[in-house]
Amino acid sequence: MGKEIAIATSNIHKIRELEQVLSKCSIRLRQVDIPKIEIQSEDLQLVAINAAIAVYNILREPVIVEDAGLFVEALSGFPGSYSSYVFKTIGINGILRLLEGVEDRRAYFESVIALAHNRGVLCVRGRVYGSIATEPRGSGGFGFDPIFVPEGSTKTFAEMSLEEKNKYSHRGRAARELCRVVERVEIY
Ligand code: ITT
Repeated sequence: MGKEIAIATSNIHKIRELEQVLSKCSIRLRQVDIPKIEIQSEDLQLVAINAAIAVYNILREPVIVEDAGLFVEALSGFPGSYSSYVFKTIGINGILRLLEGVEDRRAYFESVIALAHNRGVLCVRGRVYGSIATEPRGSGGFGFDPIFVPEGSTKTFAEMSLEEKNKYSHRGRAARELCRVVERVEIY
């Protein structure tokens, strides 16, 4: 049986990564093509919850929105909730240039999954600490994966398989938490 939940995203990589974890707790995802309304906020949770409610109000069935970002310590958390825009504009090389000669390479990724459902909204998050490599490595994944090395590994996310990335990643962690929560909550 299991549960089918809609997901509003334009990012197919996110769906694949989430599916690998969520299939283990019998959640199937169905991509819906509804443009997300993204409010401007530094808080990923606010962005995700607002977007999930807006999509739910159109769809009227349980729907997931995931919002993620890369937070670089030496840049006071930039690009954070603006990661999507920064990736499209200055990109990986822009981040590397900003960190040229900077010794403190610490950074973390955060993922917030908001599930708007028939009885309310629930929200889970996952975080992974790591560091920014000095040059891009690997061809897997998406976004800033070629320059992020999670704690406990020497590989960048882009050098890992999807399964390996999920073991470490913000999204994998948030998805595992979602599995735990959804088992206890009635969403229809
Ligand atoms: P949707 O909003 O349509 O879901 P998006 O790709 O724009 O897709 P976000 O708004 O969550 O998603 O943007 C987050 C950006 O942060 C994304 O474009 C990537 O550049 C980066 N990012 C998020 N998660 C990442 C990951 O696991 N690996 C690498 N980069 C990631």
